[in-house]
Amino acid sequence: MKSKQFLLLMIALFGIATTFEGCKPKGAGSAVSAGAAEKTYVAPGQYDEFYNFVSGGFSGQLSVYGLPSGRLLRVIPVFSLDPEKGWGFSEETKPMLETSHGTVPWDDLHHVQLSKTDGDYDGRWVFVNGNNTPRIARIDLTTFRTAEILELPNSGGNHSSPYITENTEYVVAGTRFSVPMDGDDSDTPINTYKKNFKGTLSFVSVNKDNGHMDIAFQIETPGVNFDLSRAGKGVSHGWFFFSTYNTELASTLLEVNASKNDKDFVLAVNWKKAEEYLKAGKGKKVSNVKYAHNIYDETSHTSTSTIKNEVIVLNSAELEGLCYFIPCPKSPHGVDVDPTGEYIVSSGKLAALIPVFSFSKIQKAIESKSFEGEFAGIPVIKYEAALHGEVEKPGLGPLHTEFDGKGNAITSFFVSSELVKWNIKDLKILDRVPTFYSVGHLMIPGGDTKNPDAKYVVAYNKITKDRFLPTGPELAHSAQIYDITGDKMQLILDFPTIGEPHYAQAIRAEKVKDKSVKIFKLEENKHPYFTNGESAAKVERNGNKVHVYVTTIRSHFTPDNIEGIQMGDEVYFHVTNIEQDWDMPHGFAIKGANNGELLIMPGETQTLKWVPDRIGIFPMYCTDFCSALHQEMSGYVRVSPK
Ligand code: CUK
Ligand code: CUA
Repeated sequence: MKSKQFLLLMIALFGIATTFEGCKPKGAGSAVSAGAAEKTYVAPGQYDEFYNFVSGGFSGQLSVYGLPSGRLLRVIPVFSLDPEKGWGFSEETKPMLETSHGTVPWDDLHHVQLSKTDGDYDGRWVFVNGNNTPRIARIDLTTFRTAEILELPNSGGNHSSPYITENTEYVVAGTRFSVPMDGDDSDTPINTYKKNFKGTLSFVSVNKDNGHMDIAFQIETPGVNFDLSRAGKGVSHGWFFFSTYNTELASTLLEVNASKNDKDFVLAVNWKKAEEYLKAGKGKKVSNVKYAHNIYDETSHTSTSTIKNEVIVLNSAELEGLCYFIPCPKSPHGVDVDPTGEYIVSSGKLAALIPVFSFSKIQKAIESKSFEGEFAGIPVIKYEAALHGEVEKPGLGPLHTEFDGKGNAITSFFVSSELVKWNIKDLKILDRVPTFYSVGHLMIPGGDTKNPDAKYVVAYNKITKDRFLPTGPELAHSAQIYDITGDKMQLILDFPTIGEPHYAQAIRAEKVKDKSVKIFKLEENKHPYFTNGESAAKVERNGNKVHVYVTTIRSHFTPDNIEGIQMGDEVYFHVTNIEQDWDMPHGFAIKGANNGELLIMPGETQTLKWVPDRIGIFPMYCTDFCSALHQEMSGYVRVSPK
């Protein structure tokens, strides 16, 4: 006990020491390889090799970078308001930010998953999690826009999410914080945690044609905290693995309570078995839940938010063969599955080793019932029976692992600030490089697929210190690209990121770029307030609601002088951009209005709602510099007394 606390203390101290050292890095410059410029230079007019989708943490956004240049290509608002794109300001996008308890225009976006077919990225969608509220979102890679957001019931935070199976059968989410199940309005005391607080694992099905998500089932578990997860693949397809902490089932996560146990667990879930149980009617229909399901439709250019009330729950303790715990050293964070699906790598943040489990040994252990007992009704497999081996003394604070497809793994170490490459079979360490500083997630393009594209590894660091020009008390988080084509990892570029990046993924540009929508065709526009050409523009009154049908084209609005609006009116400007030319959006804003702005893509209709609060003349104008006559693209709205 004493020695464990000593270890914790050492790790804490070491962590601080690293941070201090961050102020004057030794060898930071010399860590850069000689040919770095050549390897990352993408000449003007040339394209990057990869799209890199990087989570934006508490900014609620997803950013898209080109690799290897590190050029920022786009920021995609997901769980956020974004004036740049009118996201959350237009009437069409407002429903996307709805939840079962009102608008939540914010979230904490940690993980990114590209959709997969046969275990490889197919370039159709990106799924991301909202850690806070809890939600899962789907982004359409033909438009680079958020297409769907699904809230999760029975969940106290959605961290181990949105990991997906090898054919995108399911997007899976585990609860970060255990809580009483929804609909329990019994005013539960916190000190009844052990009895009343539960975790859930949500298996969300994905429609193969349109990507639409639906909660297929949830598995109720004991009140451990799920941290991260990965689907099995290849030999382990049909299984899902979750790292857990707080197996002490403590309601306060102080070290003495929640980091007391020498080992926490990895939970192995047989989801094919879950499907059988579901078919056999073993699920319990729960109808006292409430969750929002929001879908954006790119033909009507509108979104809808629907509240749902039902979910089917399977019980992990009652259904045999569904779940197994595997002991795992101290507070495991990541749990990653190698390209063959045979090896499952976890990592205790507070352990100085990396355990590697073997899927075939886990199966044998289950067959021969090599259990050391059970935990809350779930069998616990003997550690040694599931273990392939341990990587010894790899570094301090192991977090996440990605794979190069050549039999090697690279693991990030937060405390000792480094990436460590090791061989999966013999568990020998092959190479280590420093990161500047305190790396969180790391990413190899395709690093979680069956066929990694191991040219680069990117480190997403938590602390930046001296890497960039000072910008006040806070610096952009730093990402660092390393060339991993040789035996030694070589640092070739630093680039700043948006918000706090956690996980990221990268896909070959060819798999995405040619599918990109360049314009929305006017003849396909199904928006209820679509204006088909300037001659159809008009002002229509319906009680105190005024609908203004506006068109935009370089470089004017029709109509551009709008009268007849009175105090007390609710005005809807339905702006159709009748351009049919790529990269020709127009903006729309009204002087001094508190309703944000629109950005309307070619062929699209978007609506700005305005309730005037005073009489007078209000200039309106285009906010996006669209032509030599952009400054002239303006007009007036007159608001008269009632
Ligand atoms: S977590 Cu951030 S460094 Cu939320 Cu995936 Cu590990
Ligand atoms: Cu349209 Cu500026």
